[in-house]
Amino acid sequence: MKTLEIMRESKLLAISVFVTTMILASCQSGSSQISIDGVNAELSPAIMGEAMVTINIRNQGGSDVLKEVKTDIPGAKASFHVMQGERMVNMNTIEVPAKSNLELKMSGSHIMIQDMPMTVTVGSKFNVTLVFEKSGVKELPIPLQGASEMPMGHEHHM
Ligand SMILES: [Cu+2]
Repeated sequence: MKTLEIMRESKLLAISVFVTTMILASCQSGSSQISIDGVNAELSPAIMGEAMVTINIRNQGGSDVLKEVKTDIPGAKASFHVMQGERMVNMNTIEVPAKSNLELKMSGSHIMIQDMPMTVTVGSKFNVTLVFEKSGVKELPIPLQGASEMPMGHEHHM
């Protein structure tokens, strides 16, 4: 008797948890929650065929996960990087907290494009595709900028 009642209660609880989760999930999904601006791509001053993409992710809704990044540059691969001290290491995903403003930039997590062909230079335009777990796919057209390096060796007066 007792076990049956407990089972029934836990079943009810499970159903109500399930329903609540469904309601929450439907509230939190929808592409309108996430908007992206401040898109910029800079050619690496140090490594050939490398560019860093920086963006701002504005999330008005519930938490999400950036789970994949792709680029349409032939032969190139895009990945998530994070700074660990002086080094950049690969990351599989990036957490996007609820109601947050997440900046992907040089000093923190960012998007790295590697193995770009020589034909891709400053002024080239390409697409980066972001895949969010809940908010779906976002396509970003990006013009490639030159590296913001210090001007040097151009002003020799002998
Ligand atoms: Cu990097």
